[in-house]
Order: sequence, then structure tokens, then C-alpha cells
Amino acid sequence: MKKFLLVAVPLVLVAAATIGACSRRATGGGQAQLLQIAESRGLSPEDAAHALKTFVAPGGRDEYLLFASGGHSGQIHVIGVPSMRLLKTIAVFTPEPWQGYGYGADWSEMALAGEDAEHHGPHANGNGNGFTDPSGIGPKDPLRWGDAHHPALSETGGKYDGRWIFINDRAHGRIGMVDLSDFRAKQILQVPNLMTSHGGIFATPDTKYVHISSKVPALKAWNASKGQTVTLDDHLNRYADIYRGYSTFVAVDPQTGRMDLSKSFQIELPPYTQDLADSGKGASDGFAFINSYNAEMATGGIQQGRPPLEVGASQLDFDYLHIIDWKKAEQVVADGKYTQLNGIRVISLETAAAEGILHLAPEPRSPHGVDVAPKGDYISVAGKLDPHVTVYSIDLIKKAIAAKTYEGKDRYGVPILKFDAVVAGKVELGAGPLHTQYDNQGNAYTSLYLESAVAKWTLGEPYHSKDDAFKLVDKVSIHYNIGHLATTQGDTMDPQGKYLIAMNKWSIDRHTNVGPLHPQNFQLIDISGPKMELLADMPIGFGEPHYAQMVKADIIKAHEVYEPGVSPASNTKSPNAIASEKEARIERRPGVVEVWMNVVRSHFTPDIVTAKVGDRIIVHLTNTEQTPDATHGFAVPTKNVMVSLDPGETTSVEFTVDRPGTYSYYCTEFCSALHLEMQGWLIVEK
Ligand code: RUQ
Ligand code: CUA
Repeated sequence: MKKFLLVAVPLVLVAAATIGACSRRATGGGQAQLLQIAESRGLSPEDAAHALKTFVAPGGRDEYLLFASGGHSGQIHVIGVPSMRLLKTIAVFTPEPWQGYGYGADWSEMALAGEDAEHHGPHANGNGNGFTDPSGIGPKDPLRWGDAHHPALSETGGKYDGRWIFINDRAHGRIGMVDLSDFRAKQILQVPNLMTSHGGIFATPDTKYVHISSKVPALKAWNASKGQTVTLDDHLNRYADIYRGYSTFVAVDPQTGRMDLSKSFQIELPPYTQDLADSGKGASDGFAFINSYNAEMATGGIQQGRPPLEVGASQLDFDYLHIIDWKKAEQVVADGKYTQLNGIRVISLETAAAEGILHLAPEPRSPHGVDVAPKGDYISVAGKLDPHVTVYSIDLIKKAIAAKTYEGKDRYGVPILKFDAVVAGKVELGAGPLHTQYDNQGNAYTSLYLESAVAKWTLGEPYHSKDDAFKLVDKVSIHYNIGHLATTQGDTMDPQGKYLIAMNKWSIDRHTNVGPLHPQNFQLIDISGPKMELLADMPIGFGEPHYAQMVKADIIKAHEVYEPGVSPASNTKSPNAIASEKEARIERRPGVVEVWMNVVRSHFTPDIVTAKVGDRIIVHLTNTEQTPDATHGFAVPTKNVMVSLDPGETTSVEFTVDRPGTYSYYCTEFCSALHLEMQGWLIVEK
């Protein structure tokens, strides 16, 4: 405490300066009280200042929202910044009973199963659980998990517009679409010809497309090989011929945000293991950039006497940055130079090379992130194994393409641009650079995985003079092993500076022991001054987060309640909506009991439903309330039926009961003082 007393004066200054605006609270007495609180809690002046910088008073709002991937939990987490409070988990690839997502053969279970829930009622195909997958590569049962990696908020003019967020499933070539008008996932799309995915996903500057590319290359024309046996020998020796990567531009409906394969196209790529990707914008609008890390095309095969993949893939000094001119690709597709393959138009590798759609540029071996600067002028490639970030210039790339400044072609005939002709600069940052984000002052921030640090460095002209360009200017230590990082709108044309979130993979020594599986850890860093300053830890009790995006909270305009009778599946009025309990009814036909049920505080109407064993029981539920947050649940014991009905919502569920008995359906949300009474009887007779 002695130490504390010595620094008590600076604390007063810090506290007074930080809350100077609220002088009514920071009177002389108030300051003494602040001191006393800080002292009694063992906080240093810095701690106290950090607390004041992040504290949001009860009932207050955060300035920013962070949308973080939930890794192999399959979900998206919404976190307030700077308070670092978890506001919501949005179910995407994994069922989530609280939100009734994925239970009851309703629209959400269909979305989860990759079905078109918008245009069909439940069980429209006679089997609500059927997996309709145009590529035919998906599993026959609906998946119950996904590995959510890279969220992409929709954009207009290169800036977040708050309408939708897309996210890829690393394990499969799937994209989930979440509508931010109600924060619910509406569509899960299996992209054809991809087995796995990584690159992107990003939205093009006006969200005409979301991009997703393969990670592990897939068997070429996956389905064509159906019925053929791929032998170990094929895999090891014919890999270069029979495997391919794919870059996919998935068309997005400008009204609904739904992805439409019929307007989408794919570009076949060499099997170099494409990694992260980013969208061109501004100066580089119309281009996309994808990293790769296995130009060697190593396959592993340790027991076959081959080097492990990570060794085999690190032999050459260079891998290839893929530069894709997608506007040209669009034109080539319009000209009919494509093959229809498993429900999508595919531009072959030969055509992509011949038409100038695909160029390669050498990049120092096995890089990780590729991140386009706010004006689209610079493209930063982080070294991973190399302590440098290599910065490419779109001007130089365009010139080199025009002048055909090649250093050769790869075995597939794809031109390789001369390294020196396209690189604007290199900056040495430290061990293990992975990902880069930007601020509004022409600075870049790169995560250093091995060093557990964030490096701040300068871009070139026009932000910084030639002498000051590509210089390391600051570094802050984090704990430990940072993967991605997110700055405020730091991957858009409207970066804000202010905050940076480090998404750390490890958290040894940071939190109370909760068993060998530690929470993962977000760290909030203030980047508003010349020195970065670590403000707060946020342990997160869910799957490994990968990328996140941070958006000004007021850009998101979700509605408070649904218009009466709206189905979340379509965002339009459900044909099965009812206006009040007067319209509630039960209709019967052979083998079917169909119920239109009204749901309000604190009863269901009807509250008694009878059926016979084996009947299909279809219940159309309408929450006819319009009071914000007046959510009710509908749960049927012994069945996987658990839906959440937000105010105004209409949702339909369907199930059968195969044993006679009485089943008491009930409301799962404590909605009123008489919530416990909110139940009904399902009586099932032989
Ligand atoms: S990756 S930790 Cu899946 Cu985004 Cu770099
Ligand atoms: Cu409705 Cu509890």
C-alpha cells in the first residue's frame, strides 16, 4: 500500500482527467473516494484509468459491436466494446435451444440442414431433415457442427452497412448468412466443389458477392470422380493433376441477403492450398487476393517415407499470392466460357490463365494473412515463418500485368509476376506475423503469433513520406499467442482507429483455474495514442474465435419486435399467422393434426390438443404480443421441439409422438408472474 500512496497523486490526476466531464461526480470528496476504492481493491493508477476507459455504466451502451467467430462452437458472438460484455450468441452452424434454433423441424432446422426454408413450409420435401446439397458432397444427415472462421459484414461502398453478416465453415465449404434485422441465421449454403474452406470470406465492396475459397484442395470436379476410386498412389503421385482449389464468388440478393448459386461462379485454381483472402476496394476494386502455402504440392505420407506435410510444404522459398480479376471473370462467364459443374458455373484453370483472370506473385514462403489497406492501394502479406510483412502495391501489380512483367509461368500456365516489380516495401516486425488491420492514420497493426505481441507500423505514401514508410513504430505485448486481431472497422474504407482487440489462443496465468481447458482470451487495446495500451482481458467461454469485425453500434438497426405474424424464415407475414386467440383452431385429417396456436402472457390457445399415436402434429405458433422482449418458448418434453417465439413471430413446428400419454407443453421463458402456469396438454391416445 505504501507504493500506492506514492502514486496516489497521479491517480487523482488520471481520474480527474478521465472523468473531468462529469465534474458533479468528481468533486474533491469524490476524488478521495475514488482513491480509497482503488486502494482497497489493490488497483494501480493505470488499472484505475483502464477501468474508467472501459467501464460502461449500468444501462449504458457500448460504442462498438464486435462480431466474433465462435470457431468450432459454430456460432457468432456479439460483444460490446469497450465494455467487453457478451451481448448475444447467434446460432449459425450448431443448434441452440435457447433460440429454438435447430429444433422442431421448423425453418431453423431446415436452414441448419441447408434447405430452402424461405420458400417451403416445414417438411415441404416430405422430409424436413433431408439434406439437399447441389454438389452432392455433403453428408446425408444434417450437420450438427461447423467451424466458424471468418465473419464478413455486408458492405455498401466499401463500408459496413449493418444488413447481414456471412461466415464460413472451415470444416466444410459452407457459408452461413445472418440477417442483422433480427440477428438470426437464415441460410446455410453448401458451396459446390469445395470440401473445406478458408479464404475470405469477404464481401465485395457492394456485397454483390461474398467470396469463399477452398482450403485443402478438393478432388478435381469432385462429383465427376464419384464412383471412381482414388487410390493412395493417386493421392501421392497424381496430386498435382487431380486436385484443385476453387475461388467462389457467391451472388448475394440485394434485397434479402440470400445467396444464389445460379448467379454465382467459381474459378478453378492450382492445388497450392489457398489460405486467407481479402477483397480489393478503392484502388483495387474488382480484384481479390488469396494467399497460398503449399506451392510444393506436398501431400504428407509419413509412413510412406514422405516428409510430414508441414515440412514438405516449407521447402521452396516462395509461395504464390493469387491475384484474381473478378470483374474480368464476370465478363468471361457472361461470354459463356464456363462449365456448369454441380450447380455452379466454373471457369477452368486454363481459361483463367488465358483470359488474364488469374495472376500469381511470389510471396515469401508459407505466409498467412493477406489484408488490403483502407484505400485499396496496399496489400499486406504476413510472413508467418518470416518475420516480415511484405507490402504489395496495386499500382505496381496493374502495371506489371499490363506490361507482362513475368518471371515465368507455373506448370498450369498461370503467369507469375516479377516479385520486385510488384512489391512496394517490406517491414520486419518480429516472430510469426499473421494478420493485419488498419487505422485512419495510415498505420497498420499486425499480430505476431510467436512473439505474442501486436506491432504497429506505417504504410507508404500518401500516408507517410518515403522516409517514414514501412517502419515499425510501436509494439505491445499480449498474453498469449495472438491469432487474428480486429480494429474498429479496420478492414473497411472507413477505419476508425480507437480500439484493437487481440484474439488470443492461450490464456495461461490470466484467469482463475477452471480446469485444463482454459478460456480463450480477448484483450482490448487502446490505439488512440502514439503508444498502444492494453486495457482489459475478456475470457470467453466458447470455441476458439478466429476473425472478428468491429462496427459502430449505431450502424446496426435491428428491429425490436416483428410485425404481427412475420416468419423469421422469410421476413414476411406467414400464411399461418393468426391475429388473436379467436383465430386459434385445430384441424384434423387422417393421420394429421394441425394446430394454429396463439401464444400470449400467460397461456397457449388451444391449451389442450389431442392426437393419436403416430399422427403428424403440425403446430403453427404465433406470439401475438407487440411488447419488446415479450418472448415465449414452446417446448414439448421427450421431443426435440423447442422454439423461441419473439414478439410478433410466427413459426411452425412438426413432430410425431409414438407413445401414448400426456405431454405437458410449456413456455420456457419466464415471461410474467404467471409464467409457470403457461402450459398446455398434449394428450396422445392409442
Ligand atoms: S486463420 S489465426 Cu482460420 Cu483466420 Cu489466422
Ligand atoms: Cu410465456 Cu413463460
